[in-house]
Amino acid sequence: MADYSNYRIRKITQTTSLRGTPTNAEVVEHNISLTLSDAVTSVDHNFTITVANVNDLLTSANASFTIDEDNSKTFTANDFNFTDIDAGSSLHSLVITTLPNAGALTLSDVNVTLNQAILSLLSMC
Ligand SMILES: [Ca+2]
Repeated sequence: MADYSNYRIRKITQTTSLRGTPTNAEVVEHNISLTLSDAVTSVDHNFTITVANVNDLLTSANASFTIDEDNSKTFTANDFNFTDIDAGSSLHSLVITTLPNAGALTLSDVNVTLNQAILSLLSMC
């Protein structure tokens, strides 16, 4: 029977399980100390859990831009409202999945094509 309020597990059976689901903020080494008991004697037990970092899914918020005719807009990574909880992550690439109905979206003055992967900045003319 588990007594979670006192962080004490009174009886462990084959179906008893200790479980935790660490988050990205808990990516470190955790030292766990236990006291094991047979109800008469006890012994200390220590173990370490190392939470390994995984690549969490990035997020992005949709946006809209207004561009005056006869002008262009140069997009930077900041225009894509990109966030990634993983330390050191940055926007690596993007894929154009819909092209503008009129005009051209260019990369280094060359029209981009549908589903083209882009590794750097782009400008719309
Ligand atoms: Ca990530």
